[in-house]
Parts: sequence; structure tokens; C-alpha cells
Amino acid sequence: MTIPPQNKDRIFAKTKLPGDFVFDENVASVFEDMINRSVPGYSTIIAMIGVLAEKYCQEQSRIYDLGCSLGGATLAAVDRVECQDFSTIAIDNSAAMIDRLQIKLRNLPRFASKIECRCEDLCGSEIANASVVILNFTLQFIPLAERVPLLRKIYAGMKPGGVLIISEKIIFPDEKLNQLFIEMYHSFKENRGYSKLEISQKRTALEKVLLPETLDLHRDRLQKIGFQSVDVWFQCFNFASMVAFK
Ligand code: GEK
Repeated sequence: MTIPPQNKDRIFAKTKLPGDFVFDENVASVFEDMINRSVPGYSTIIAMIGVLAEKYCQEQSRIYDLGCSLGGATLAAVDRVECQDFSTIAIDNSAAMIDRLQIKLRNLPRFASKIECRCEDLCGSEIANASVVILNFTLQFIPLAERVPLLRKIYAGMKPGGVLIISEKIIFPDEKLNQLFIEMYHSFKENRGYSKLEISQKRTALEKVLLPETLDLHRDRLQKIGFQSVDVWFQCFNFASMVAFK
């Protein structure tokens, strides 16, 4: 089956009726362009997830990519891992994303044998025997009250020595810095070809759906759950990626 094309993201280019952002077929069909033009450092983060997976994947264990979308992080991890005996579980609750990832994998047999795709809500997923868990810009979409139970479940399902990689849009307790980074982020998007209308309509659509938190909150919560050596390894404006170990 041929891989459905990836198009340029023009979802918010024309005036739209208000409505919350959803990961539907329209978004899945432009997702690669959208995320590359919307997340500063996305390609670096994906490449470094591969490097971290190579270092921390253990024999006879699993890699989980939670909120995998089109599998950018999944494929980067599987590409680098040198273990002989491991499996990868890629989870997303968007059928449009998982369908496209499955079609992509049919054309990539070396990866397909290592990756199981699941279309399900990751809050209900079983996590077991994990040496690498990836939450690459996914936790921000999980309702606030479900974040602690989800992270506890991840911790319980990890092997000692395993790594959790969490990338998120973040906010800052200092209002001046918060404003500065939002402005710099909006200039980044304009430089990547998004109009002011696109930026503002997407911001409104994400308002109730993407709920960012501070780095302090992320660190404290992970440490309280039991994770060790929790800190940021990448940050650009209001986007950061953290590691946390069991
Ligand atoms: C990447 N990690 O390219 N259960 C499962 N999936 C979910 C849930 C949920 N409850 N909520 C949201 N998602 C990817 C990018 S995108 C980030 C991740 C972004 C999924 C949702 O369907 C979407 O595919 C993904 O999380 C978030 O490395 O678009 O900013």
C-alpha cells in the first residue's frame, strides 16, 4: 500500500469557526510539516531520543513511545538501538495517526518486526518491562488530574536503570520571561512561514487542550513518584525535554 502523502500545514490559514484542536485525519495529513515548523528543535530532540534509546535500552526489555503520532521518535529509537532482543510499543489514541504509521511500517520491514502499534488511550495502557519510555510532547495533552497516575504507572512498569524522556511545552513562574519566550516562539513560527492569523487561531484552538506546566512542577512531581536524576537536557524558548531515571 502506498504511503499517504504529507502535505503543507494550512489548517489555520483561513478564518475558522472556534473549536478545540483534535488529532484527526486533517492534522495527521500535515503532521510532519506542522511539528517541524511548530516545535523549535524538534529534529534535534528526535535524533537525541535515538541516542538516549541506544544507551539505555536493555536486552529483553521494551521501548514505549506514548503518543507516538507518526512514529518520529519510535523510528529514531529503533534505528539506533543495538540490543538483539527488544520490542517497541507505539501508542496513540488517534486512529488517523496510527493508520498512517502502520502503512509506513509496511514499507519498512526492518522496523516493522520490532514495532507493535496500538490505537488506545495511553492512560489505560499497560506498561511493563520498559527500559525506555518516551513521552515526546504528549503529557501536555493529558488532563491534569491524570498526569500523576500515568507517571506512577510508567514508573511501576519500568526496569531499574531505565530512562523516561519527557518533552513538553512549558511555562515560567516569572511573567516577564514567560512573555518573552512566547514572543520569541511566535517570531520563530512567523520565520517558519506561519501568518499571524494562523498563529493566533492555533493558539486559541489549543488553549483548553494543551495544558503546559513549569519545569519545577515537572521535576518535583517526577521526584515525588520516585524518579532519580531528573533534569532538562534540551531547551529552546518555551519548549524543553527532560530525562528521569528509575
Ligand atoms: C512525535 N510524540 O512526533 N492517549 C494516546 N495518545 C494521545 C493521548 C492519549 N490520551 N492524548 C494525546 N495523544 C510525537 C508527537 S503529538 C505532539 C506527539 C503535538 C496523542 C495525540 O493523538 C498526538 O498524536 C500526540 O499525542 C501528541 O515525537 O502535536 O504537539
